[in-house]
Amino acid sequence: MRRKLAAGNWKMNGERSTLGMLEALARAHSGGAVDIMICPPFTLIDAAAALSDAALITIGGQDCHSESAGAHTGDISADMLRAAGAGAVILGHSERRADHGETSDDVRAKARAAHEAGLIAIICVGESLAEREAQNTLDIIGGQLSSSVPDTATGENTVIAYEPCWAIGTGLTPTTDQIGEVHDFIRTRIERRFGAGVGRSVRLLYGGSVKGANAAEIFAVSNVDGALVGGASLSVDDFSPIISAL
Ligand code: G2H
Repeated sequence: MRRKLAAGNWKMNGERSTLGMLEALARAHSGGAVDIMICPPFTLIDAAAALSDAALITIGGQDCHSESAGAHTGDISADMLRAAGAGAVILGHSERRADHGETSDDVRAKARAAHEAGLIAIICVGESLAEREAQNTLDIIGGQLSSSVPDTATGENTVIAYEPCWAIGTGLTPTTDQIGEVHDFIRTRIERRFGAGVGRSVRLLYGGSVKGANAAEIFAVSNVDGALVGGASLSVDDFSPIISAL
């Protein structure tokens, strides 16, 4: 049985005062019925980890380097994230792929490093609007999955997030049929590559303009095990209803 997961991706937002919401979230969802994760900017990770009860809220990074140390100005290693108190890291988000030219090979190397450091890798895949309109969605997702997910993946250390690029921060969301088609496809691909045990235990998140108003219908789709939430994860008022919808 896969545990539901609500993961907040703060992107380049949030300050120390925003961390106050961790305690409020923990109070509101203290039953531990679902897993909650918050991925703040690097500068807030140690403070977030100190504030949050790790059993209730996992703290994650938004990227890491594929090597554990060295001459890589501006980068952070998976080991450093772990040492700062993180338990997870988002990898291959489309904003990193677009803004920093990250390839699926880069993402696979980073995910392997995350696994070696003991972090959960949340590996993002998704098609552009042009790719969807050309009816290439499943080819694109299949290619990203084979190249971005390392052989070290297990149900415990890997989460796949499907985020159609055209739905990110735009207010647009795919239909539930479109989400279901891609999530079923991802599940089949992962089962075929890793076997039924791992394939059935890897959690699949949907991401892209998830909010309280659309969460329940998205979570009712087959093979949707939760959400990767951007803008709506920055306040308790917006994030809590999404968690409650799981
Ligand atoms: C997609 C998502 C979080 P938002 O990037 O990863 O952001 O919910 O703001 O569309």
